[in-house]
Order: sequence, then structure tokens, then C-alpha cells
Amino acid sequence: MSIEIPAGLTELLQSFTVEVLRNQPTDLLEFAVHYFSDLKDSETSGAAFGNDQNSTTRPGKAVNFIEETMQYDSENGEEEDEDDEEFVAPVINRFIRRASVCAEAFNPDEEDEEKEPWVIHPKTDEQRQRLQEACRDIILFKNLDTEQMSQVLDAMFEKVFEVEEHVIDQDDDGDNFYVIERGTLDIFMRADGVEKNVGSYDNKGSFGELALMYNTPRAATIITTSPGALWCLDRLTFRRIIVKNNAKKRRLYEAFIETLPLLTSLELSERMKVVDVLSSKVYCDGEQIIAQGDLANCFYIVESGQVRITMKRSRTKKDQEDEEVDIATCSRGQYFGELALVTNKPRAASAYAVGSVKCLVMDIQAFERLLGPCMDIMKRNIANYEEQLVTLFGSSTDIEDQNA
Ligand code: 1OR
Ligand code: 1OR
Repeated sequence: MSIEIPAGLTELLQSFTVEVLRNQPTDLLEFAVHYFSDLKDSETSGAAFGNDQNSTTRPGKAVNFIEETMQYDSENGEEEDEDDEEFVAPVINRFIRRASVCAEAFNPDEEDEEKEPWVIHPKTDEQRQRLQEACRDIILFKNLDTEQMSQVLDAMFEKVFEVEEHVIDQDDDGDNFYVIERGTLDIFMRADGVEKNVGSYDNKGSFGELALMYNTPRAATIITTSPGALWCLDRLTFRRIIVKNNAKKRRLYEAFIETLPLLTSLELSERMKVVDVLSSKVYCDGEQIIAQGDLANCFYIVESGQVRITMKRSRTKKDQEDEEVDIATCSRGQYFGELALVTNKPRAASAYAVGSVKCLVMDIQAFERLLGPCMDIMKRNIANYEEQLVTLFGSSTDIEDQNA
């Protein structure tokens, strides 16, 4: 006996199953009721979800953002033309956030992104000031010009959080990039079914850039460990500004990055990912780049100029002023600031610019994520520091004692 499978049944059930798996609803029946009635509505209004390739693979509008956001066309100041009728978003997006975002991963269409109006979230002066302060040290924003930076600030919106909220869940699709204004958060990663705390954020920093930069599922889960506030940048604005800027950065630094002995063990694509997260910072003559004893959150590569590394001596003698001794010089292509990140200790030495200096800077999370394969080289050099420490200070004091 053969049973005929009605046309469309497989697609219908597949789409439903995908949305269930993606959203993990607690009430399956309730979810199904919403899913199928929205589907019916969308069919009646012309967007045949499930049978129409475009409706599932072409990005529709991120309905949630449009609801929350005041938008206008940056060029003519008018409401945007509805000229993208063929990409009618499946109505399903109304309650399933980011369904269209995921699809975009397989069909990125920069031209469509260009047509979208710029996102603007109006802010009070007080909010804008807090936002500017929170964004001051965000590496991904460092290379933006004034216009790009103000487009980013305009688009950002504030979200307060309580303790134990999931800001990001691993494997979800990416919606926003986040800048921390205040509060603490833990980073968890799941591998082979085991979830591990791999780091944390303490009242500063940013996260959520990877899924947006590379169209990948979220790489980690981020959970709040105190009440606080975040500034969020929507995916579209992030891609328009940061991703485009990264392409420029790659062109600019490609040749230099290829010359760095430290990065030789990385694949080319990994070296390009390093470029994506680097920002260039300029220091004037004598300016302090690192202070011995400080907590560390950055790693540096010298792009131009000279960096003087100094260490305090006689820290243990109470009656004597600490004396700063020159211990090393770093020039183009060399790195510094890795030791504290590798040992999880305060800065072992200070660093100062000699003349005008340009450094490429990377934050600790990117360092841990991307430079694992370069760890052997760094550890070998750290062993050298310890040998030289003995020679220079004429004692068996090791780097750990210097920081005690
Ligand atoms: P996302 O869009 O993938 C999760 O969403 C975010 O967690 C991710 O962007 C990063 O911004 C952030 N590996 C991958 N992502 C990380 C990591 C991380 N830490 C923070 N994020 N590692 C931990 C490094 C301390 C690598 C562990 C090997
Ligand atoms: P950091 O994160 O501790 C200061 O911040 C940086 O100075 C350090 O990482 C190294 O990158 C860099 N001992 C300790 N740190 C050194 C040394 C060093 N040289 C450079 N740094 N020694 C000099 C060896 C030529 C041994 C101590 C005399």
C-alpha cells in the first residue's frame, strides 16, 4: 500500500521544525498555533512561506528593529521607498526574531543592505555622553572617521539588564554588537556538551562582533553576573560600517602582517582575522603605553617608532625611591604586553614611546581567541625574559616576585 505525501508537507514540517529548534519554545502547542496562523496570514497576504525560496533565503526586514527604531533615508531625508517588494519578509519574523538574519549568512547581499535606511535612536545629551564614554576604548571603533563614528553612535540603543540574563546564547544568529556601559558578564563556551566559563567582562569592553563580521552562529554564551547596562548596535549598521572598514584595514595591513614572525604559525585567513580586530593607536614621545603593576587587557605590536620597556628596581626597600631601569626596546614588527595576558598577572614592566610611535592593539579576548597557535613562540620568549632578569638584576628573583 502506498501513501501519497501531499505536496508541500515536507517543506512545511521542515520549516516548522527548524523554527522550533531555533527558538526552543517552552509551550510547543502555543508556538505551533502562532506559527501556523501567522503562516496562513502571510500566505493570504501574498508571501508564500515555505514554497518560496526568496522568502526564506533573502533577507526580509528585521521587523523587531523597525518596530523599535526611528528610521530615515540618509540621502534625501524621506521615508524609504518600498522598492524591495520581491523580498517581502515572511510574517513569521514578527515573532521569530532573526529568522531572516540567519538566512542572510548564505546569501549576503550588500546591495540590499545599501538600500535600507540608516538606523537612528534619538538620545538625550546625558545618554550620548555616557555612550561616548563607553565607546572611547572600543577597538573596533578606533579606525572610524568622524562621520562613521557618529552614524554608529546614532544607531546605538541602550538596554539595561539584571543579574543572570542571557545576552547572547551560543549558536544563535547574530542580532546586535554590544558595548558594556556598566556591569559584569561571564563568557561560556560549550564543547562536546560541556559548558565552560572561558572569561568575563568587568564594566568595560564589547562583544558579539564575530557572528556579525563572519555570518557565523554565536560562538559563546554571555550571561550577566550583576545588574548593568549595554549599548547595542544593530547588525545592519555594524555590517555597513565596521565590516566595510575592516575590508579597508585588511588592504592597509595585509603586507605588514605577513612580515610578522610571531604570526607565521597562523593560516592566512586567521591572520586576516587578526587584522579585523586590531586597531592602530598613536603615542607621542615619552607617552606611557603600559604601566608596570596595572591590570592588563591589551596586546601590542609596534607598527612604527620605538618602544622603551622599563622595570622598577628595589621595590622592596621602603626607604628608597623606585628606580626605573631600561630592559628592552621594541621596534617595527615586534610585540609587547603579552606576558600579563599569558600569565594572568599584572604588567611586569612599563612601556614608553620613544619619539612618535604607532602600535597595533588587540584586546585580551581576541588575543586568547586568535593567538593560541602563536603561544609557543611567546612562551619561548618569556623564558628568555626570565633568564635576562637574572642577568640584569643579579638575583634569582623571577618575574612573579617582581610583581608580588
Ligand atoms: P559572537 O557574535 O560569536 C559571542 O557572540 C561573543 O562572545 C563573540 O562574538 C565574542 O565577541 C565573545 N571565543 C569566541 N568568542 C568570544 C570569546 C572566545 N570570548 C568572548 N567572545 N574565547 C574566549 C576568550 C577569552 C576563545 C576561547 C578559546
Ligand atoms: P606585560 O604584559 O607584562 C610589559 O607588560 C611588557 O614588557 C611585558 O608584558 C613584555 O611584553 C615586555 N621582562 C618582562 N617583560 C618584558 C621584558 C622583560 N622585556 C620586554 N617585556 N625582560 C627583558 C628581556 C629582554 C626581562 C626582565 C629584565
